[in-house]
Amino acid sequence: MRGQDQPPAVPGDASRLRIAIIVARFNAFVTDRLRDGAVTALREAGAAESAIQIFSVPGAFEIPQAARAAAETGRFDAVVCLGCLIRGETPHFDYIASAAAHGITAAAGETGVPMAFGVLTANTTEQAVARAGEGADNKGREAAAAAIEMATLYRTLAASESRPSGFRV
Ligand code: INI
Repeated sequence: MRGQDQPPAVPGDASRLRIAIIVARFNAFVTDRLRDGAVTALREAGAAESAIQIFSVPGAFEIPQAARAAAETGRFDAVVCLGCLIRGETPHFDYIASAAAHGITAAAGETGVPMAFGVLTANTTEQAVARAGEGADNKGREAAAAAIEMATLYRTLAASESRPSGFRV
């Protein structure tokens, strides 16, 4: 029985999925919480402990590189990308945010492994912390749920490719 302050159950079944989590250390006071939210969501959806692998990278800029490398091993059904950018006074934020978003999109497209975007882009520390709490608003949790859904969709599509043409479920 869930208490009223518990987040909603993560939809989907992760019991047969292998998931890589790439987490940036920059702004670790936020990204550690995103990681915890993602791991909790995966466990709730039935992922085996041994099927969740966590890889740490320096900052959001490095996330796409690690996500691509993880996908290219062929050992993962999806990659959860977690980072936190907090806007400063220079355009640095915009360059890194853009590189992370475009890099992850390209890595997912080019490897064929779904990747969830759990990289916060916040104007203030307060905004970032508010999206990394223990409840349903945790963006790591949200990214993990998206990864489960996409990995399951890819499996369904791969299975349907081998069915006779015209067969529909
Ligand atoms: N990396 C982040 O993940 N978040 C930030 O807010 C950030 N800022 O503000 O600079 C940041 N910079 C580091 C960057 O991601 C790279 O690690 C660094 O440039 C080395 O390549």
